[in-house]
Formats: sequence, C-alpha cells, structure tokens
Amino acid sequence: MAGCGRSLDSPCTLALLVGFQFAFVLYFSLGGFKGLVSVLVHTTEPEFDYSRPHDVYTNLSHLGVPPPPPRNSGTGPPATGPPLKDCQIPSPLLVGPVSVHLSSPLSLEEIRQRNPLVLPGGRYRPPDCEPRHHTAIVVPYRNRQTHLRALLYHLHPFLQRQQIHYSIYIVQQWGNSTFNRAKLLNVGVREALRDEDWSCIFLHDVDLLPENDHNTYTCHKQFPTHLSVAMDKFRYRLPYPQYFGGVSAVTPDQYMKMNGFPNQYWGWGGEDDDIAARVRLSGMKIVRPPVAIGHYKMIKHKGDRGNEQNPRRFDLLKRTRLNWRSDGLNSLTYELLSKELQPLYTNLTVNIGEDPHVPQGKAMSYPRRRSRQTKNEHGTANI
Ligand code: BGN
Repeated sequence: MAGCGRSLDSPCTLALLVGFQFAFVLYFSLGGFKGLVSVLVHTTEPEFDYSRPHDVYTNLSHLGVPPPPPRNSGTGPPATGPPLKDCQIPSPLLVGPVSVHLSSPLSLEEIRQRNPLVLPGGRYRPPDCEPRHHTAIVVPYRNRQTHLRALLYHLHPFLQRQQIHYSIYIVQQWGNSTFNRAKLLNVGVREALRDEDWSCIFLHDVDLLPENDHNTYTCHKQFPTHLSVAMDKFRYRLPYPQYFGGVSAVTPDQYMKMNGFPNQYWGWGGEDDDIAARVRLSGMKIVRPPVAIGHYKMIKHKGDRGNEQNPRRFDLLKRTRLNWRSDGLNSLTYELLSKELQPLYTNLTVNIGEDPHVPQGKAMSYPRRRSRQTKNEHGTANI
C-alpha cells in the first residue's frame, strides 16, 4: 500500500495511534468494561432518577372506591356485587423513587388520619380490585418508638400503591433479656399464619425504609427473596454477596423447607447469615431485585442496649450445617402475652425466654409474672 511504510512517522502508524486513542476515550467515556457491555449487549437493568423523588403519599387519593352494592329486594340473603376484577400488574399507581423522612415522624394518630383505608391491625385490601398478593410484614421490635412511627408513616402508603392485601405485625420482645431477632421472626411468622393464609411473609427491620415502590412486597414462587440489596449504609450495594439482612421475604412453603430461622442467636449479628445458609442447605437459592430498585434508607441510631454484638455468632455459624434441622421452627417455644389490633399494626408481645449464656447475676431484671408457661409452635402450653 502506498504510504504505509515501516517507519514510526508513516501515515499508517499515525492513523493506528489516533484510532487507539479514540477507542480508549470511547471506552472510558462509556464507563469502562461495564458501560461497554451495556451498550453492546442491551441490558434490561431499569433506570430511576433518585434525585427527584416523589412524596410517599403521592397517588393515595386515587386508591379506588368499591363499586356500589346492587340494590337488595328486601327478602333473602344480602346481595353481593359482581366479583372484583384482578388488580393490574404492575399497579398503575406506582411512582418509582419516593422521598424518605427520617426525622420527627408524625404521631400515630396523625399517621392513621393520613391512611383512612387501613383497618385495625394495620390491615389493608384494595377496595376496587382483587389483590393477587397476600403479604404479612413481620417486624421484630423493642423500644424503638420513633423508628416504628417512621416505618408506619412510610410503609402504609407505599404498600397501598402496590395494590396488595397486607398486614403489619410488630413482634415485641417482652422483658430486658438480650434481643433475639430471628426468634422473634419465627414467632411473627407462626402467629401471622394463624390469622390468615398469607402467600408471602416479609421479614423487615424496623429502621429500613424502601425508596422505590417498584420494589414490590411480594414473594418469588420458588426461592426466598432478599430485597434490601442497596442500602445507603452500604453505599447502595451489597456489603457481601451472601448478605441476607435487612428486608427479606419467604413463602410459607419456603419457610417450612428451611425449618424457619435459628432460635439461638441472642444479640446482634450472624442470624441473617445463618438464615442465608439455611436457604442453601435446604436446596434453595436467594433471588434479588435489581440494585436500581432495591434502594433502602436506614434510620441512623446508636447501638441498642440489650442488643450488643453476640460473641458466640462465629461458633454458631460454624455449626449451622449440623443444627439447622433441629433448631428452628420445630424447636420454637414462646409465650404470647398479648395480641392487640392497633389502628396501624398488630401488636404481638411475646416472652421468648432468656439468653442462656448471660450469667444469672448479669441478666437485666424481668418484671415478675405469675405465669411461666410457654407455648410451643402449635400454640399449646409448655410448662
Ligand atoms: C455481618 C453480620 C451480619 C450483619 C452484616 C451487616 C456477622 C457474622 C460474622 C461471621 N454477620 O458481618 O449479621 O447483618 O454484617 O451489618 O457478624
């Protein structure tokens, strides 16, 4: 070829150099390897603009009203209207990113007024369509009033826009013994399933608020779901690949298959890793929504008294493989002290016993109670 000699200043070499330079600039301006792949292979990762979130109460006034019941002739059983149409998927009321108010939440009464369609016990069912999903949200709890109000203020409108049938259960650990998140979750699942045939159960920390209503509070048919995949605390990505903490969801079948959750994790840490291990050991895997959807904000707080790091968690985790079949739903004992239908949630107060590893003298004192019975998983009394 004329002009393409071997010397460095030949037009061909120069053209090659310019070409390479151009390719480099293009590569980095497209966001490196990831960007290049997403341009070449069309990815379906959704995109949301979190810089302009909607108010979490947006569209709530559009929640349908039930069709009027047909006129009754006067005699015979009361007339029932035609069956409702199935709710649309996805719900037409969704707005995407929503703003999160972390400080000074409204009072419970003010939150109730803003959610007039929520029934006692924190229950809701779309009035104008037949919901396809029936979800119980179980929240382990003790002494976090401000967090609870922030959660209820946020979650009620968020879930109503998703047009699902849901109820919020707050499982409150009674007494001052070390907190036990996983055991409270077991109790919550058990008690929620006594109420209704929920198709999906959410395991929800009280201090996590979802930022995108496309993150639907529904279950995957086959596998447990981890929803809080992008928390602000972890700079909107998973802290480690097996992470299963924060907000997750199981169907009753999945829950039974993994023998529920461990009862022996007293204090902070490790119980979520144990649950993740149970998922795998029982032959399932964890599924997740895209990172762009699974955004959550965590309400900041100092360490909890009574929920100090559990020094035994490393040893417990080493034994999950041996223990998961014998410690869980099938070994659960507790005493249900009360169940109240509050306007915005069902309040379960429960005695789950005490951390056996805290020396007696050091255990924080329990208020005295007459009855020391506990209930096993069938709800019958164990003395
Ligand atoms: C992990 C904790 C989890 C916790 C995440 C995020 C443990 C066990 C160590 C072997 N696991 O380190 O429980 O949810 O951090 O904070 O401590």
